[in-house]
Amino acid sequence: MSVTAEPTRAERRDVPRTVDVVVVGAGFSGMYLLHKLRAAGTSAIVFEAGTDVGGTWYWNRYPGARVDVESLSYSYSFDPDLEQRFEWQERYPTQPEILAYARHVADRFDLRRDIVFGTRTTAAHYDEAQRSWTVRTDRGDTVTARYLVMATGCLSASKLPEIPGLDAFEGETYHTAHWPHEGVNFTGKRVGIIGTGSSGVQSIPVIAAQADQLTVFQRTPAYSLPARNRKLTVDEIAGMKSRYRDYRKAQQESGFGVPTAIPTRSALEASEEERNAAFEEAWESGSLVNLLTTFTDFATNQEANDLAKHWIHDKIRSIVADPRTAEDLCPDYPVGTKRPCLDTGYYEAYNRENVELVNLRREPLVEITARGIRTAVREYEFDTIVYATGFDAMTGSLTNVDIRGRDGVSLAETWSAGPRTYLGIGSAGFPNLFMITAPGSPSVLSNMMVSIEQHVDWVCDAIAHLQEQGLATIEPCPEAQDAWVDHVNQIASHTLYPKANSWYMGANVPGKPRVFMPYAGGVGEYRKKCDEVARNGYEGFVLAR
Ligand code: NA7
Repeated sequence: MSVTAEPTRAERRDVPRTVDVVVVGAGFSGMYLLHKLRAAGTSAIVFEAGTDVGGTWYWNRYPGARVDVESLSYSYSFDPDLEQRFEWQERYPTQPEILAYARHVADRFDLRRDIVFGTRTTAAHYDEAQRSWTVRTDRGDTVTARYLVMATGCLSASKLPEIPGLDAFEGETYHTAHWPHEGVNFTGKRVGIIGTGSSGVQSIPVIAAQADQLTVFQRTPAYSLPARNRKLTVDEIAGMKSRYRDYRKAQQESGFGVPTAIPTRSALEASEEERNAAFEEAWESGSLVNLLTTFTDFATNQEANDLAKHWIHDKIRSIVADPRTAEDLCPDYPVGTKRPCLDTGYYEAYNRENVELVNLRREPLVEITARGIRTAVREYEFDTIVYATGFDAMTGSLTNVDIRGRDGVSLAETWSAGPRTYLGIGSAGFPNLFMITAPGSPSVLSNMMVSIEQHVDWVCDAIAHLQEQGLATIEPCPEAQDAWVDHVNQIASHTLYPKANSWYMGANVPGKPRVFMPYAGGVGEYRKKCDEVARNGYEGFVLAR
């Protein structure tokens, strides 16, 4: 089976031969880029594989899909009128609600007329003599542009489990990131699901409520917090709308792009009672950031983190009735070092008669068969298999396109030992290539909307600067890039992040180099650095005529 479901062919607009900027991807990054570039009088075209805007929220339509940042926070800040007009319904909006927001923005700014839908970018080659990029698509388009911006998202190159027999299964198969637009009816079905990251954790309770039987195949348990989702009240919405400007500023200066109380105490200094109260409060709040910021040393000190880990284990044991299942659901890596999940009834789902957990650490996956899934212990028979097996995160969506910089050097080859960027925005050897929320920037460790807007603003300012100054190219200096990569690694080395086999580390893709990819120094600090670089005449970049 193929990982990518072919979108229904969309109506396509004409594709120009030359533009100032080619943008790849019409998710929240590509949409805002288009809006900003247009406002600056820069011509741009966006290529999008899907048939509409939304990116991640266009593709990930699995049951129960929601964002894990609150709606009033996970939204654009660049247009105060948009903030005031759009009415969010839920604390943690569902995928349809977020997609409706993306569509609303596309309508509001008439974005679709410059987006070529149903069109996947296959290659982008830099022409040194012309100082331009030649971009090719799977629909036979060839466009040249001065600048190329990859707005392809961090979680868009989906992956399947690396086991034999994927095509052998005779029932239905689905990947959570390529869910059919018409939905899936699991009534009366025996369903197997592989994967217990966010997509698995969110979809399992919903599928369990519908299916005859659900068997969950878990390689690594997740830490999951109850989302305590609910409808937003009129007062809450009005309250936020009245203080949005201050709130946005606080987001930009925060660590995760979500303002929160700054911890002042070590978990090791607090009494057991105080600690338990703090963890309980975070658990009850339904906010991941509250959990991650309970104590100063949560992310850096194993002993401090262990206290949270054991507390959560006790919570899991208190919810899950079967002791063996409960033990299997208790993670052993430090809390927060893999992306934690927000759920609605996840642990409770294992108390249902029709749900069974298979611990792949005890009985590894062997193959997919005609009738189901075979582990080292037995064969399980299903009508439907759901792959909630995640993504080739952060780099996959970049290296899947044949990007070639100066002298025909490929980005995928250049990054074969791990991604190397300056600020997570550019990479040496690739003039006039910008990447939105790439490795080396806070990206997935933050509220993506905050990081997206910051990158788009920075990139559009850089392009405007080049145009105003009559400059032709911008490209990271190798020395500045090396220093930035060292800095990113150094920050990560002071944290517990490298201790888990996470997709932050590339550990979920066999053969992918193990490098901690995001910048863990926080959104606020990172922004200061980017601003300083721009203020100092794009220090660390070579700008040429
Ligand atoms: P994730 O978080 O990468 O989860 C994928 C899950 O699939 C995870 O439990 C993986 O186990 C499991 N997996 C992947 N490959 C295999 C194989 N070969 N065998 C068994 N199990 C496998 O992706 P999601 O879509 O859930 O969430 C992505 C992000 O979206 C999430 O973090 C939020 O930011 C939103 P592993 O942990 O690798 O052992």
